[in-house]
Amino acid sequence: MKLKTFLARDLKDALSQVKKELGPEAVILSTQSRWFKENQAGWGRRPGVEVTAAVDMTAFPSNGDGNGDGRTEWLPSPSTPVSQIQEDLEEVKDLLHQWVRQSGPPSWLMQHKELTMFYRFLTRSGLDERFLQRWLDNVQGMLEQPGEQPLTLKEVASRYLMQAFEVVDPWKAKDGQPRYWAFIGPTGVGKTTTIAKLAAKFGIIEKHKVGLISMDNQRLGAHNQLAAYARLAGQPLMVVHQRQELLEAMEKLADLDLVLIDTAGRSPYAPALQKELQESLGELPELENHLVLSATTKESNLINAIKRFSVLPISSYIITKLDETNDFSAIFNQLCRHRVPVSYLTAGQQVPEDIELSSRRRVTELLLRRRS
Ligand SMILES: Nc1nc2c(ncn2[C@@H]2O[C@H](COP(=O)(O)OP(=O)(O)OP(=O)(O)O)[C@@H](O)[C@H]2O)c(=O)[nH]1
Ligand SMILES: [Mg+2]
Repeated sequence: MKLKTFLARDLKDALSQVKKELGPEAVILSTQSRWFKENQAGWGRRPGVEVTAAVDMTAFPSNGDGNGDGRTEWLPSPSTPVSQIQEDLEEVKDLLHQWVRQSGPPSWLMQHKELTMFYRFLTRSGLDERFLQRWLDNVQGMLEQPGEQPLTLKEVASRYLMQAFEVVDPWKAKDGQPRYWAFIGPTGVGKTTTIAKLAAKFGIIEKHKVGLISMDNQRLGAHNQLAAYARLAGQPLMVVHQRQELLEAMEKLADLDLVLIDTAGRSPYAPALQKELQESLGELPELENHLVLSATTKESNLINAIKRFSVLPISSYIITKLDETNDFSAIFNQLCRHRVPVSYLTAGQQVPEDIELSSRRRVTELLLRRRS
């Protein structure tokens, strides 16, 4: 048997090297993602792949001319036990899956069955490739240099996940001062409903002084939705149309503990969005902008929404509609990429029940819930 390891920029490149050097009968034994130095000075790293392949010269009996071209004549020897053939087939199937996914678990990980299964789940769940590589590096580091307290495999697997994003309690983040929270985001993501939930939580349940401002001039009757909640809760509501009126309303409500500001939902693709956001809410340091995002949004739209709305400084992300999907990977990727903390999570239409403060444990659970 001839065995060789190939390093290449991507799998396609590696496979063509394998074919060229070992021929079409070569079998891929393992594929692993690798990081290579970009240049000789060692600056920068780029992703690549390491492929180990083998070719068994004896599997193809010679046709007598010494070139061994009897490719169609291979059969397991009659003495090979069926269980061995099944085992071999399972191995080939596993290798094929790895090949299709382009990067299988590295060999050091495969020594830990539970971690390998966890890695396989992560690779299937739509997480960013670079994140997966960092997870691998982190797990390898923990296994090679265990701390003073031995960790369980579950802790090793989830520790990096739990540290990869930020969470915040915006109430505590600004203790003792009036809080002005503006809720911005695409249309229909649940901004007004989230405000109603928070107004009930802080005003009715926790007995803080809460006021509401509606800046939603986009939809006909948009104020009525908030006015109905304000009436029920006995909280003041001010309707404003432009920036100057907003400043005056904020001034009038300055003795309250919390002022919740509802804004019009806008398409992240609207050309004038960023200019409008700047003109209405820009340069107001006392304002905390909370970007409301629905967990049901496709990742490419999520990326664009975050990019466009982030023309304003964003204090936190609020993730809604968690009850409408079990795929949290798109949101998780963005939380890790931007490191903007997540504050509240909502999972239903009930006011005020269906809202909770985020925590590292809860966000990680949301990512892993498809596993069970
Ligand atoms: N399933 C589910 N529905 C929700 C959740 N949050 C809000 N909704 C529903 O989503 C719909 C839109 O909610 P709104 O609060 O009006 O959304 P909005 O962002 O204010 O919408 P615009 O002001 O039009 O941009 C309503 O039917 C809400 O009941 C949630 O967490 N889960
Ligand atoms: Mg609304």
